[in-house]
Amino acid sequence: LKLDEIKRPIEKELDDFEGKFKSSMKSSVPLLDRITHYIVKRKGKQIRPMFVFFSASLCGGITEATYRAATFVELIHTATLVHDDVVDNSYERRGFFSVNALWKNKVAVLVGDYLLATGMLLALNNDDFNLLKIISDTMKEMSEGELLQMEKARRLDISEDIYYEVIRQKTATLIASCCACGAASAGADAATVAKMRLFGEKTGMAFQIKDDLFDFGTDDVGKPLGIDIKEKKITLPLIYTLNKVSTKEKHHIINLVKNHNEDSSKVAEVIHFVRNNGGLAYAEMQMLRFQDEAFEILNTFPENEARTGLERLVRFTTERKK
Ligand code: 2DE
Ligand code: MG
Ligand code: MG
Ligand code: MG
Ligand code: MG
Repeated sequence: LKLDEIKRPIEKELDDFEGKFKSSMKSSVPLLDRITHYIVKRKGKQIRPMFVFFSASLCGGITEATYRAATFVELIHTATLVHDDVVDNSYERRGFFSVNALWKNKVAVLVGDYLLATGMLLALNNDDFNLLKIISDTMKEMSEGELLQMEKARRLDISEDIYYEVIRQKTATLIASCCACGAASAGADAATVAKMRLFGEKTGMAFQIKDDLFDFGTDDVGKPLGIDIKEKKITLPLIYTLNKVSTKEKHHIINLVKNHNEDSSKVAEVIHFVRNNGGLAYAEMQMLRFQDEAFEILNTFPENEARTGLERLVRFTTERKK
């Protein structure tokens, strides 16, 4: 399942969107302009704008407001990634140096702030308060999710339920908003917008579980391995494993996570332990459960090109190699 093929029905729209996205970031400050150029050149997969456009298309049709929603969403997504790499001390993004790696944390923080404010103005200048509300709620939840993750991770005994709450807030909410504001931009009624939001949330849960699986080296993803473990970020494969092994083994692994001192062989030992105890298989199973729930919601819509597009996008999310 190739992303280019999935994109085909909305190719023209995505092209127009890209132009709008680029010009939305223009600044007269040379440093800022250099950095936004750097970001655009190493652009991601544009999964979120795709959710916006397909959702609009499914719920009445793409409008001018859909482009605004897609641009706002991508600005916020970019801002959160720039900030996320600061928070996570991560020096790679999409196979290249992260903004904080090249320009330092203080610059990255300010670039993120700039992108965020740019998005808010885009909605405000068009009196699109509905969009502004959807995205503001999301930004608030994402910040809460990140802080919840930090607080819980410190104790290293996080439960599966707390893990789901963290990923719902830090990741699923944004994809949920993409689907909600896509539907809203097409003039959908409140019940349909809510249904699309839930569809996006289920998909987002699957998306983050997949992302967390990458940290255990399931594929070559252009991101360093074991960074979550190094950051003492406990994700589903490890949570499941810690809960099923003996107390002695559990303490040994927790000790490795706590005191690895950047020693790669210790991090590798944790990764192997999780693999050998079915941690990856379990996380994959849960990911597919969320995928099924997403499909179930999608199937309440009549079959058409947009629904197929979303279906394939969900499948891409769980089958992607990076
Ligand atoms: C990705 O998690 C989650 C990103 C959410 C970041 C949210 C922040 C607060 P990962 P990867 C920083 C909100 C910020 C705003 C509103 C500007 O697992 O593996 O760290 O891709 O993602 O680094
Ligand atoms: Mg990160
Ligand atoms: Mg993070
Ligand atoms: Mg990611
Ligand atoms: Mg990750």
